[in-house]
Amino acid sequence: MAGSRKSLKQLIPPVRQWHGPKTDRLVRKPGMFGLGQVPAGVVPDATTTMVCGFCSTGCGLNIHMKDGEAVGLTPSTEYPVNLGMACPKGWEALTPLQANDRATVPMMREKRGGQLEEVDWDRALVVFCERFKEVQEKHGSDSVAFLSTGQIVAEEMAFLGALTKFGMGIKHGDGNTRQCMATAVVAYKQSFGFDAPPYTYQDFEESDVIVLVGSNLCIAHPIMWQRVERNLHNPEIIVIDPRKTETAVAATQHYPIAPKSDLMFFYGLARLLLEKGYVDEEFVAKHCNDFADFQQHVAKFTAQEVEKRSGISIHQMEKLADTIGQGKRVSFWWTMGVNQGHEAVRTAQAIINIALMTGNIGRPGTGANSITGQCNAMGSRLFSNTTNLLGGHDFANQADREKVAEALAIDPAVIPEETGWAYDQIIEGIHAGKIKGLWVVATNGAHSWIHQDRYREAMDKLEFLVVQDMYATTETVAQADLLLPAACWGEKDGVFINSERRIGLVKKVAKAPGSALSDFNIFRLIAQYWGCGEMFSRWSSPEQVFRILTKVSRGQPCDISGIDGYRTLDDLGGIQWPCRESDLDGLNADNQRRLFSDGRFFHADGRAKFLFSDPVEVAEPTDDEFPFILLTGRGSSAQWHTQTRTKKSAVLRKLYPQSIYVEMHPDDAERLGIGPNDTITVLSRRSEVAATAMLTPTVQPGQLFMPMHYAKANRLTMASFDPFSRQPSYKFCAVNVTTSKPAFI
Ligand SMILES: Nc1nc2c(c(=O)[nH]1)N[C@H]1C(S)=C(S)[C@@H](COP(=O)(O)OP(=O)(O)OC[C@H]3O[C@@H](n4cnc5c(=O)[nH]c(N)nc54)[C@H](O)[C@@H]3O)O[C@H]1N2
Ligand SMILES: Nc1nc2c(c(=O)[nH]1)N[C@H]1C(S)=C(S)[C@@H](COP(=O)(O)OP(=O)(O)OC[C@H]3O[C@@H](n4cnc5c(=O)[nH]c(N)nc54)[C@H](O)[C@@H]3O)O[C@H]1N2
Ligand code: SF4
Ligand SMILES: [Mo]
Repeated sequence: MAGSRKSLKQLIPPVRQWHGPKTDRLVRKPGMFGLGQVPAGVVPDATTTMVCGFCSTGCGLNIHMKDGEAVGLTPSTEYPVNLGMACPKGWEALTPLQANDRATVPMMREKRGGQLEEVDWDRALVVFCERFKEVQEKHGSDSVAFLSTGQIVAEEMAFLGALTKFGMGIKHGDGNTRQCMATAVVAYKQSFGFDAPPYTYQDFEESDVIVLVGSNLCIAHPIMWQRVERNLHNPEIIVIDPRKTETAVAATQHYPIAPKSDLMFFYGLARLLLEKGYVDEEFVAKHCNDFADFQQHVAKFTAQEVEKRSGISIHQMEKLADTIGQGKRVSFWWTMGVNQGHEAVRTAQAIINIALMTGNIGRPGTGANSITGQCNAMGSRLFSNTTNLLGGHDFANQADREKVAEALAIDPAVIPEETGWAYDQIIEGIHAGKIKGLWVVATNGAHSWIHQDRYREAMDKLEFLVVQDMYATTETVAQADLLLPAACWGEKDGVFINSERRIGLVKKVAKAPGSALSDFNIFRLIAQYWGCGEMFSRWSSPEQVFRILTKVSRGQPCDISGIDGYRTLDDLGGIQWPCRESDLDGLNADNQRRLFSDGRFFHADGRAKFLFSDPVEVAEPTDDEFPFILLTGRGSSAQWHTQTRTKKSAVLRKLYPQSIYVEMHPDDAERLGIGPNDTITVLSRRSEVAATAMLTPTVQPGQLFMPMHYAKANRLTMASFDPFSRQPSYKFCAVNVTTSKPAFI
């Protein structure tokens, strides 16, 4: 009988994603066990939805509540991003909130090297204002700067950017997005006329060829990888990465390119595509500029020369050109293997150029697609008021300043007429004695910034360093004069914008510990104490600010003026920008949209630009003294950046090595007499670091890989930058290894 037969769905065992510990054995002790699943004996009385606070994938999570507090979570099956899936970090997202090193009260240090001591909020805020004003009076208003983040909600980013730049007279402020996305921002702006990643995640499922450049999706964006796995078109999956990463292993073609040879490689590839007649002449003629010059430029990159530089044979390059040229829907994706390089912007544009010349843009399954990193990297690009004026506007443009001033009901004269310094300029500004006060919000530069010793020396030179963090124990807090304790993801409301431009909602589902306050409320209080509270009288709640931001965005490519509030975002499962009122009605059933389907780009003439330059040498090539190339990046899907959060979960800690290690090819190890798990010393011109040798053929001979999650990795890295984006080149410096102990620790 039909009624008694099990449906097909019931017969097939569900695809099991990573699971936390078994529910029935879970005894909940704060900070001890995963909270992914609701603990035994606890019956939730409500469920709400919100997006994850780690990576830019922006998965939807169901948060199960009891008496108004989160008691567990499960990935949301309805959210268009993750369709019921989550990675280990997502499952464990609630655990770091309960760590016992949370910053619970403001703390101050009387003098450098002294202990941090508790103070009340009133004292902390008075000191904050007095000390920064003192610095500004003594050294000029530009002598105070801030460094912020891609990991707080957009409303808070906007508040920090507006408070500092419009209220406190601070000109220089940047964020950790510089470490991460600056290259993609500049590349898109120059090529398309606006910082606009064009894709929707559905494109992972629609492509017949997927090209991943310097992107380890399986580790860094596991749920995007799940979307690739759902692709029913039997796609060619191409990975271009010096290492045979987890993603390369799962791919159908891997090109183990020599580090930082990508620019030359893509020019060579473009030349081959031209030669083989794979150009979409009509698309190029209708929608692009400067193609003839580009053609001329790439003609000089002969296959022989490219083979010599990149290590990829002519035969392999031909195969790649044919796969791309014959593909119907080819998508190109890149991440930090491209963005963090000495000629990163031109490399990103070399990828964009190939998408343009083959007409792979604006259609399902195509695109020149930069994948973002942090949960709100896209929010910081548009709304942090650092590299551009709120809403993707231009500080230098008077009409833009007036427009933003009107939306904010402030005097246009308070808006600076130029963009402030980039991250590296702020650090060097401290060394040069120009910056004397620094406010660091939700970033841990003393671990994550390139050439770490120089960063830490800079912090020591400051007259006043304020760090605003959820933990009291970070490397950056260790040098702070004042620590402001912040509530974190799950303890406050706001929005994140994910990689595919989807604005997703974050909600307060837990109480912040002690007297920690949301970054939003800290900014409100500072505005009051500083004396510019009036300017922000309308910035009364995150949702109010969200509405202001939608107004600011009107008329921009990132126009979200059609979104009337949080409720709409929640009801629709997030909304991708742009979203004018007219777009809302047209939202298709699966809520997926991509840009450029009409072939119109954001330059005044509606055309995209081919941009290119000659490749240049890296800042620190290898030599006899330092013969190895050091690559750095993500080590496992259970580790997040500087580990302030992920090391607080016992479940996650089981999934990665606890101490610093370096991956090395077994041939190199044999030559140097290094055995598996030996402690070796990695030396660069900057420092020496002891690490466990992990012998694996996934790295090429002559190359080493060290995950960024261990604080010492950046003692080795060399401070060099892309000239256009000023993004650090974290993925190349010259090092050596020895079996003796480090000379200094
Ligand atoms: N688990 C986890 N996930 C994360 C993060 C995390 O910390 N942990 N961080 C998030 C953030 S903020 C970011 S930005 C993303 C980063 O995501 P990814 O960029 O995917 O991660 P990385 O490991 O930094 O770098 C990717 C790859 O670039 C390769 N690479 C190095 N040099 C070159 C080169 O010259 N050419 C090419 N083609 N490839 C090269 C490396 O071998 C590496 O495999 O991940 C996000 N997701
Ligand atoms: N060698 C090397 N270095 C790298 C990279 C690499 O590939 N190689 N990658 C770079 C990249 S792409 C990135 S994005 C950076 C990341 O570098 P960071 O931004 O320094 O890393 P996180 O550990 O994410 O730091 C976030 C900080 O904010 C705190 N925090 C979290 N939530 C909140 C909140 O809501 N409010 C407040 N006030 N604080 C909060 C955390 O405790 C933590 O101290 O690292 C870069 N560094
Ligand atoms: S893939 Fe990213 S957004 Fe999704 S659960 Fe994992 S960390 Fe969170
Ligand atoms: Mo990043």
